[in-house]
Amino acid sequence: MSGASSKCLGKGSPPPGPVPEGQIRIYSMRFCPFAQRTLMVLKAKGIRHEIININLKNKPEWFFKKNPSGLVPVLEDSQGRLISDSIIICEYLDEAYPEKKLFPDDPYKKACQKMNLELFSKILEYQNTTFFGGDRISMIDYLFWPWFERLDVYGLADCVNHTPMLRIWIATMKQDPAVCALLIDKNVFLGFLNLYFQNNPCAFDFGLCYPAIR
Ligand SMILES: N[C@@H](CCC(=O)N[C@@H](CS)C(=O)NCC(=O)O)C(=O)O
Repeated sequence: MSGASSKCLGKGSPPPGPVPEGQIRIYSMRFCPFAQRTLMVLKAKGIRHEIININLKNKPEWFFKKNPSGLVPVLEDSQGRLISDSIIICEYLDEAYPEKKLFPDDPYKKACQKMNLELFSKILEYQNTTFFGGDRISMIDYLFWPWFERLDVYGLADCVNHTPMLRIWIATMKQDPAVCALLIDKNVFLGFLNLYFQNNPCAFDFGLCYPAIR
């Protein structure tokens, strides 16, 4: 039932049981950039977790109890506590599991990362650093990454041709273990988008090794 490659749950599916003691659960969708943020942060920090994928075109009734807005990602812990919104989840994880901090400890530097996240623009060129937060990978890089990964899928990879620092950042990010672990195959992504825009509820399971749903 759980795992990054688990089939998504839809309307009529039984609600999942409680989260096992000491474990964390993420309600996700395999192609969601917001969910990918939280999964990269979990991976980068080495936090054990399970994943339940949700069919966003045919949501299970019980999912609205996890998040009334019906959006993924949602984090649930073994005490049944729920957190939604990717940035809030990532910040929570960074504070609750401080062993490998991704946000800077300095509150001002942390505020700068959050401001830069708002700007989402030519920061690298301006700063002259490899990563958005400095010379090592940090939270802001993971929070930006899912959209850059999708440029190629949308045929927009050329748009970084004239920003050499951004091209170096993309190449460097592709070597990070947490990013690598969650890279989505371009053809699988295109297959998902094709079904998604046809309103096909099987879209979310595209590319999994399960028999097709009829
Ligand atoms: N601000 C939210 C956005 C999450 C979001 O838009 N998730 C999309 C999937 S990529 C979703 O759940 N869509 C379902 C819907 O719109 O009903 C976050 O950062 O977590």
